[in-house]
Order: sequence, then C-alpha cells, then structure tokens
Amino acid sequence: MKCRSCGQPAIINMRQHKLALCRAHFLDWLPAQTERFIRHYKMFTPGDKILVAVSGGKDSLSLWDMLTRLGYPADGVYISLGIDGAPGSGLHYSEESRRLTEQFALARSLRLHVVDLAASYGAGIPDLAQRTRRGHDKPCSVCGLVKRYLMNRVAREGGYTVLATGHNLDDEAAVLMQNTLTWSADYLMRQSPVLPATGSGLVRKVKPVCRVYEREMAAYALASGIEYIYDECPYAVGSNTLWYKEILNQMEEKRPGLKLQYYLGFLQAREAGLFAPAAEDAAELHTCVTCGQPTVAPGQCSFCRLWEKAPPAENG
Ligand code: Q46
Ligand code: ZN
Ligand code: ZN
Repeated sequence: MKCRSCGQPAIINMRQHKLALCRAHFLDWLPAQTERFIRHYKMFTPGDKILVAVSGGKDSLSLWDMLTRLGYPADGVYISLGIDGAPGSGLHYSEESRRLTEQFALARSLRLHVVDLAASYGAGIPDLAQRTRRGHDKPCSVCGLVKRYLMNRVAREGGYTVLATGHNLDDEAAVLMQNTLTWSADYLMRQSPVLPATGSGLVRKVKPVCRVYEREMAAYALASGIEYIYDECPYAVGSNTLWYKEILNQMEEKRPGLKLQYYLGFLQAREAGLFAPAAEDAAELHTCVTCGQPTVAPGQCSFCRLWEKAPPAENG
C-alpha cells in the first residue's frame, strides 16, 4: 500500500476515507482534519484560553499534541483517581497514567494541573464509591461526577474559556448507540461536539476529535512517539461502551465508513432540530452553598453531597 500523497510506503490504510498515507503525511493530515472540525463547529480560536482534560491515554495526549502543533496554546489537567488494577495484576493504573502524563508535559514544556483526589479530598474513587455505597459493582457513576466537577472547577478557577476532551468517534458512536437503543432524549440532547458555557459557571466543553476514528488516534500516538498507557481503566473492562464498540467495529468491517455515517447523520439531525434542547435546559444554575460551584438544584452540589455521605475511613 502506497501513500496517496508521495508514493512512499503507507503506515495506515483508512478504508473509511479511501485513503492510505505514509508517516509524514499522516502526521500532517490528522491535525489538519482536527483543525477543520474545530473551525466547522466553532469550538475555539487561538485567542481562547484552552484546557485539555488528559488521562494518560492515546486520545487525550494525541489531542494535546495536535493542538500544540496547530498553534493553539493549551494547558492540561490530570485527575489522579487512585485506581489500581485487579489484585495481583501488578497494574497501578492511576500512578502509571500520571507518570506518563507528567512526562509528556515536561518533555514539551507544557503546563499541567494535577488534582490528586486522595491527597486533596481524602479518598480515591474505589474507596469513595464504597464509602458512599454508590456503585458496589462499578464506581463509574461516582467517577464521572467527580471528574466533571473537578475539571470544570480547575477550568473556571484558572480562567480558561474552554475545556477540550479527547472523545473520539468510536466513543461518540458507542454512546449514541446506547442512547438511541433506549431513546434517552435527555442524553441525546446533550451529546454534541460543543456544549456552550452557561452564565452561571459551566465552562464551554468541546470534543475536537469526535469525528476521528479510535484507530487513527492510536496510529497518531504511535507515529509521533507518544508514550501512553495501553491498559484501559480496570473498571472499563466488560462495560457497555466496550460492548457497543465491538458491535460497531463488526459492522464497520463489512461497511467501511458506517460508524462515521451513523454519527454524522445524528449531528445533522440535531442541526435540523430533531434533538434540540428544550427551553428549560437553558435554565439558570444555582451556586452550591458549600463550595460555590454551579449546581442544578438549590443548596449543595452533588459533589459536596457525595463527600458528606462518605464518612472518613476507619483506622486500620
Ligand atoms: S476512569 Fe472512572 Fe472510566 Fe475507570 S472508573 Fe469508570 S469512569 S472506567 S472513563
Ligand atoms: Zn507520503
Ligand atoms: Zn459544592
């Protein structure tokens, strides 16, 4: 297989785009595509103060790398969740992903904010989920809530105008499949490449690589020599999202481009008003009486309520 641009051996053949490229041309092509999406969805401009949510995985580190390459000054935020692997696996998921993220930032002289959950708040995610009895089997709902809160807080307190995440096409298509199978209108309304800021304290959220295949993100990380954590979070194993990703990959195998078509069709339907947010969605938020961050209901925000329900661990 030869590169369409220069005829040198290709490192990737993207059947969905009918395009094969060599390393150098692929490393130009993907950031250029990303730039196109950033402009198309009016995500941000170089004048914005951008914060990238980084996890140590291929998607977020590649996104950070591409934004820097494209001339967007972007800082990073990493949340240390206190997650290990299965007992006996030898995997220290949080420790290793933090090491790789810090190494990435240091090598490129990029600014990284780190929030260590256990050090700052007294418990990592598995411990917090157990103490609050939320998620005996999987702590993902607690984890999602904590990450959303902390990322928005770091972005707000640091004066960032936009928070970028590394959700790729496979992530978005899997979530879309889950939400359409259950016709979860609320979730469908909020599934967008851009979630605008609210006057009451939620920072604008964007997904610059939401149209990029996971395989392309992995190829980008490998081709640009980014060292990332290969292991998934141990709690992701057996998740619905992974199951939907597998199903979509089987379909994609038979019909290259299907995943992209599925997601783009949804975005077009959204633009045409099919899943337009209801008026009350734009309702004003309240301010949490404990931490001062935005909250849907008056009183305490769900993050503060969560920690209140988590009595300190018993000694020993
Ligand atoms: S990090 Fe957290 Fe994910 Fe791990 S505990 Fe679940 S939600 S799977 S993206
Ligand atoms: Zn080439
Ligand atoms: Zn609060």
